[in-house]
Formats: sequence, structure tokens, C-alpha cells
Amino acid sequence: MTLKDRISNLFRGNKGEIEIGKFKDEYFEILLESDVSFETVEYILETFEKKHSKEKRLKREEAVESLKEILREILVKARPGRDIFNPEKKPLIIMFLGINGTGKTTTIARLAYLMKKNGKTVVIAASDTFRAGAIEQIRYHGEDLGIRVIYQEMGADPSAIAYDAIEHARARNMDYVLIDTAGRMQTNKNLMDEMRKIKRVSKPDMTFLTVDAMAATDAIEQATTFLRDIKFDGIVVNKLDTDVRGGSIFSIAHKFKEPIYFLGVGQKLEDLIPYDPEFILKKVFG
Ligand SMILES: Nc1nc2c(ncn2[C@@H]2O[C@H](COP(=O)(O)OP(=O)(O)OP(=O)(O)O)[C@@H](O)[C@H]2O)c(=O)[nH]1
Ligand SMILES: [Mg+2]
Repeated sequence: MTLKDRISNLFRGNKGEIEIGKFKDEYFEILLESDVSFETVEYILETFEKKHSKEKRLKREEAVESLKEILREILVKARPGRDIFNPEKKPLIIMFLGINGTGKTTTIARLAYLMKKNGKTVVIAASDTFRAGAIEQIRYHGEDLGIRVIYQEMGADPSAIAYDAIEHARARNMDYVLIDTAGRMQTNKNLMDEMRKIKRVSKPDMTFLTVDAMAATDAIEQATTFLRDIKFDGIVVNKLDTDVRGGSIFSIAHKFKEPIYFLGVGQKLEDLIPYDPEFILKKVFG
């Protein structure tokens, strides 16, 4: 059941009014079962309680509206401050980080598509030289989009490839360099060292972390603790379309101090949209 269904069910069987105390208990369960993390649920309910400290009972519509407002505030706080489609610098260098399967390569293809549609020029650095098939995957996207991919053979130095891509862009006065990276290495330590090196060499203007909306927030945090050390500027939340429970995005928005820039909402090339709190609320509340 989705968060939306659960909220609709909450008032079934009572006459449209609910005691604040009871409401809180039930919301607690609903939110947790929808994959909102414990910490975020606590925050939501404390805020709810403070807002309604003077009331004993609430009408259904009021309670739902009130919850929606709190959730909206959480989402709004995660809005990005920067418009990467109007870059202040040329080329704008963007590096992608994220554990394997969270959609780095897909996001790069989708962003490149959007940038090209905006009349901008893009080059991609195939700096995941670890996973078999990674170079082919990004080259395939590049060919499909008519975008140049700078690559070397498997096992080559990812930093050197990023460097080459930047030189390529500089020489041609291009707008963007998008750096794909590996999501898995022999060890997390190796991965971290490699990300650090790529960062040191390419000096990205922006670093995005990709996360999978399907993973519970605690899992995301655990999986990315080591990457947090690298420092990133923004988050891309992918696979929102497959997240039936729908709650983890609220914890991501609440727990991470970095803003969310984009949402992956499907399988197609066009399915990357700028982060939009209203889009998420509509999914949850209809
Ligand atoms: N349904 C859906 N699938 C997605 C979305 N974003 C990415 N995927 C799929 O998730 C899978 C992994 O995506 P990749 O882009 O290869 O992930 P990655 O982070 O580059 O993975 P590694 O290269 O292994 O580190 C692919 O099958 C994508 O099609 C999304 O928003 N919705
Ligand atoms: Mg990849």
C-alpha cells in the first residue's frame, strides 16, 4: 500500500474527526510502514504536535492538510539553490558519485540529453573503468545522443580520462563535462581513494550523489557513509517510479543537508525531472 492509500484509510470508520493523540499513533505507523525513517517520523510528529498543542480533536481534512504542510516544508528545504542549466562557468564540470546501480550512468545520459536540448554542448568522461561493460554502456548512450564520450580501455586511470575530457571541452569551448564513475571497486576504501583522486584532478564545479528511492533511508545512509567523506553538492534521487511505498524521499530530504536537484521517475531518457516538491506531494496525496 502506498503512503497515499494509507492516509486515506486512516479515517475509515470514524465520523471525520479524530483525537490528536490517536492520530499521532496512527500516523507513526503509517509513515514508518511507508519507509519514512524513524528519525524523520519523529520530527514530523513532533512538529504536528507543536502545531496542534491547543486542540484536542481535528477534522480529517484539517489533519491531512496539516500533515501535508509539514511534509511540504521538509521537501521545500531540500530545494537546490543553483541552476545548473545556466552555468556561470565554461565548461561546467560535474562529477557523479554513488554506489553501484543507483543510476549514475543513466542520469548522465539523461542530463546530457536535457543539456543538448537546451542548445548546450556536452562531453562525457567514461571514468568507470572498473566494471565490465561500463564503458560500452556510456558509449552506447553517447552514440544514441550524438554526444562525444572520452574513454580508454578497462582498467585505465579514471582521473586521466576525466582530465582528457576536460581538455577536450576547453579546446572546443564546450559547456559541460559530465564525469561517470565506478560504483564498486575491490573495496570501499579503493573506491573512496579513486573518487578523491578524480576530484583532485578534475576539480569539479559540482558533485552529485545518486541514490535509489527504493532503498530505505538507513540503507542509503549506510551505503554512502564512506562516500560522504568525499563531499558532494547535490543529490539525484532515482527510481521514484518503482518506489511503491513512497516515503523514503521525505527522509532523504530531511536527513541530507545537501539539496536534491533531480528525480528519476521512469525508464525512459526523458524521465529525469528537476526536483519538484509538488510532484512528490501529488504522488502521496493525489
Ligand atoms: N525504473 C527506473 N529505473 C532506473 C531509473 N534510473 C536508473 N534506472 C535503472 O537502474 C539501473 C542502474 O542504472 P545505472 O545508471 O547503470 O547505475 P550506475 O549507478 O551507473 O551503476 P554502476 O555503473 O554499476 O555503478 C539501470 O537498469 C537503469 O535503467 C529510474 O528513475 N527509474
Ligand atoms: Mg554506471
